[in-house]
Amino acid sequence: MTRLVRSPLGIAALVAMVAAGSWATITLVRAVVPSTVFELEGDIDDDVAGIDDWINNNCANPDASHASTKTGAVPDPFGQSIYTGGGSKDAINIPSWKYKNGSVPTKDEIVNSYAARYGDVIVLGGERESNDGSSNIGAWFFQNSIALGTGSGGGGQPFTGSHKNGDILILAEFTIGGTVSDIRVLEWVGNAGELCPGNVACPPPAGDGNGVLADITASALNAEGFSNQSPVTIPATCPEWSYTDNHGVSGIFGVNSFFEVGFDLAELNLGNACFASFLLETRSSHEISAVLKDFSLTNFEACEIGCGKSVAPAEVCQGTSATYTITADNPGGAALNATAVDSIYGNICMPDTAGAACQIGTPCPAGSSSPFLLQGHSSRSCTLTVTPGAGTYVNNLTVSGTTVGGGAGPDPKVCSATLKVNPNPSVTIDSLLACTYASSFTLHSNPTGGTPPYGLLWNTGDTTQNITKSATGLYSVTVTDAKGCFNNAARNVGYCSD
Ligand SMILES: [Ca+2]
Ligand SMILES: [Ca+2]
Ligand SMILES: [Ca+2]
Repeated sequence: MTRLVRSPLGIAALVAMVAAGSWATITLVRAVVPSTVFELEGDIDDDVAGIDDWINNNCANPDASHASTKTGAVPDPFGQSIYTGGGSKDAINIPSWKYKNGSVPTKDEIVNSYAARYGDVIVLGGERESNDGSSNIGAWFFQNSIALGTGSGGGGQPFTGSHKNGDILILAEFTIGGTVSDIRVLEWVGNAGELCPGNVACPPPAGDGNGVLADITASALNAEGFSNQSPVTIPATCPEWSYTDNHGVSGIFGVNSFFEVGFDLAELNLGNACFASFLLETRSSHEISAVLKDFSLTNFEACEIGCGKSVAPAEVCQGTSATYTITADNPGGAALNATAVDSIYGNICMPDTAGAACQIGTPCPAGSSSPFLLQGHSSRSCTLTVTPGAGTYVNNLTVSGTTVGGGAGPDPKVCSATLKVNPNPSVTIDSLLACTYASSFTLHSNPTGGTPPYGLLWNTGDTTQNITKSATGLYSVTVTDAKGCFNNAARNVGYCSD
């Protein structure tokens, strides 16, 4: 049987805060119990209609995940990517971490890791190769993108990337024959002078956190964690998810080999923060200072904002309009308040109607907005039609965003489009009137400007620069330059005036 444990340490700490009269320090949020949006109970099967379990996220069949972000089952092959060196500690920043290929005791060998996001609820899980003894796991959610470096160095290979204040570390302890006995939630606060998500002061660091980790377990009232109390079998219809234990048995997680944890970012004051990377690790103990063992690192949310800018046509003649299409894109799961600023046309007001004309102005005209809401996994675009004078226009569009509800957003993105407006040529016809009778006269055209060479076309059908005619009447010529831009001139001949 499984047993539900909701962060007993957190509840105890909250009771202590209340007893100490510290209510004012608690931000009241509408907390979500993670198991109401994801099946957290110690198995992977989809038992409740409309609520996902891991087979919905990790298997193509059934492909019915409701997650805004999911990693799928990320394999961590035996003998790869383990921590090494004394700087590889949770309370030391990532540039000091080192890894190597190697193995750890089977009870600490991660086989697969996975995580998913449902609104502000994050769930994570994994399996270890054996259940021979208790195990401690840690799960990092990093706002910056963290990856494995390739440079060699003393004592192992480096990681790339660095902490941002507000990164989350969940510690969970699995004891023999038990479920998750304790969940501890910590927040990185070690970047001096940097605010936490929501642009608020970070919580104070914990005494045992090396001055860089704050213990926010007291806020994590609804955090839940479970391990499996009976064997769990991966369905045969799910080849994407493979598991073999230390005895060579495949497809079945022995008791206490699988674990799953869920927590609500909103009650941690981190709602709508975006986490680019997820790392699951095994640890020597529940202490912050524990020796770190195996890990599995993968991308989580795409904490990026994207921009797109194009213009059609990209080259026009003077006096002809061209239309820019301006796009802001949010590939991540967290909603953003976005702005788009054009280096020539200024602040872009995004229309409420998709694809409608961009508006410009401060404040924005009715029916448009800036900043504008950019939901996760969505994009918004508008069009801007312009008719500028001759010249080459390279304009940059800068799209930036902050997370809804506060918090530093992703790095701004700049994209550009180039519009070339070619000058039109001009043409005159030399004055040559036929008032004085002559049997013939010559009209001489003078094309200038634009982009030579020129093509000429008279209304007589002639294409030469000069034409010699005898009949009076209206003569006109059209000059077309190398860019297809044109102009024309006309003369009346025989009336002693133009
Ligand atoms: Ca489950
Ligand atoms: Ca289930
Ligand atoms: Ca590993």
